[in-house]
Formats: sequence, C-alpha cells, structure tokens
Amino acid sequence: MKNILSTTKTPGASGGEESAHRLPPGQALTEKWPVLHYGNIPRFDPKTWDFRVWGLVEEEITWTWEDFTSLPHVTTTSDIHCVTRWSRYDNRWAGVPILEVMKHVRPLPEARYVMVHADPDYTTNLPIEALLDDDVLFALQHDGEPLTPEHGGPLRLVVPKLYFWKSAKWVRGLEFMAEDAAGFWERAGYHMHGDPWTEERFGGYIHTTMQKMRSGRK
Ligand SMILES: Nc1nc2c(c(=O)[nH]1)N[C@H]1C(S)=C(S)[C@@H](COP(=O)(O)O)O[C@H]1N2
Ligand SMILES: [Mo]
Repeated sequence: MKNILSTTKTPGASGGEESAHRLPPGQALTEKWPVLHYGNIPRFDPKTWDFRVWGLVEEEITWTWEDFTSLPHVTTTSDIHCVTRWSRYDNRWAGVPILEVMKHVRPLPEARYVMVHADPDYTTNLPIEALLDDDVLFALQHDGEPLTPEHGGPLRLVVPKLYFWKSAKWVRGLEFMAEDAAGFWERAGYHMHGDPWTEERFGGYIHTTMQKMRSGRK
C-alpha cells in the first residue's frame, strides 16, 4: 500500500505518524526557508523607525525602536505553512509577544479586525482573535540568529496558526477596525482568513464582497 505520508516527508525531518497531525492538507515539508515578498527589502534606520497603533483604540501609540524592543521578550517554537504549499517545522522565534504589546493598547469595544501595516506598503488583515493569541509575536530572531533583512528583519509579525502571508515582514503598525477589509494579497484573491487546516487559500475576498452585495451592505 502506498503510504501518502512518505510523499510529503523530507528525509531527515520529523515525520511518520506525526506528519498526519502536523502537516496541513496540500502542503509539503521543506527544511530550507524560501524568501517570498513583493517589492524591495526596505532600509532600516533605528532613528526614524517607529511602530504605530491607531484606529479604534482609546489612545494612539507610537513606539520608537528603543521603546518597542524594550518590551518583554519570549521565545516560541512554531511551524510555518505557506500558501505556496511549503511548510517548515520547528522555527524558534524570539521577540515581543503581541500580548505584551496589548498591555499598552486599549481597543474600543467595536474593534473586531486588525489591519497589519508593514514596509514597503504591505498590509494584511486579521480577525482580532487571530492576532491576540499567545503564540503570536513580533520576532527579532529566528533559530537563534537576528532575523535577516530578507526574512523581515529587523522585525516581523509571526502568526503561526494562519498561512504565512499573514506574518508581515518589516512590520510597522496595527490599525484596529470594526469591519474586515482586504490587505495586499487578500485584494489579489487570497483568502480573508487563511486557515491552513481548512485550506483557506483563495477566494475569501470575492466571497465576502459578494455576500455584502447580496445583503445590501457597502
Ligand atoms: N512586508 C511584507 N511581508 C510579507 C510579504 C510581503 O510581500 N511584504 N509576503 C508574505 C508572504 S506571501 C509570505 S509567504 C511570507 C514569506 O516570508 P519569508 O520570505 O520569510 O519566507 O512573508 C509574508 N510577509
Ligand atoms: Mo506567500
């Protein structure tokens, strides 16, 4: 009998029975870490860099590089699942967890979605519950090394439970919103939510827009 696990398993990677529960449908395991983004790698200047929180919050915040990186740090280990069908296990991240950031942010009760803003002109949208999860962090390090510029250094968002396009590289801010709105890839046809386990790869934006049209909302 053909074992379906052996077709997706890379030699040397942890696999076997574990893969059945760990590798989402339609994904293949890789040990390399591909680089994928739109546009040029932005230049980082710690003197002008800032991190902004705005929209439906009681008070807007702007952190400097020094202030933001002085927030408490954690390390986590999580798997990457990219919509282009590669997954990479056991990524060790170090950085500032979203829950530490949120100790300083007071979203208004009507805030239900967040637009993540990143350089260069990148955005991606998340439901507030997807962002405020204990495995979500703003990573400064990967596998014990400072995050390289090509992988989003000096700071990237990591949202392990969703496809990797939600993990914005060169992240610069969060905008709290009442209604969902499409980010960069979501406008291009990627799914509004992006759960790898149910293969929410494409079509969410068009689907949501159609639903709104049918129900008469803008
Ligand atoms: N700022 C920014 N972040 C981004 C992107 C981008 O184009 N710009 N691409 C996303 C996509 S589609 C993927 S798959 C991952 C790739 O991250 P990696 O290059 O570190 O593997 O970054 C995501 N974050
Ligand atoms: Mo991607």
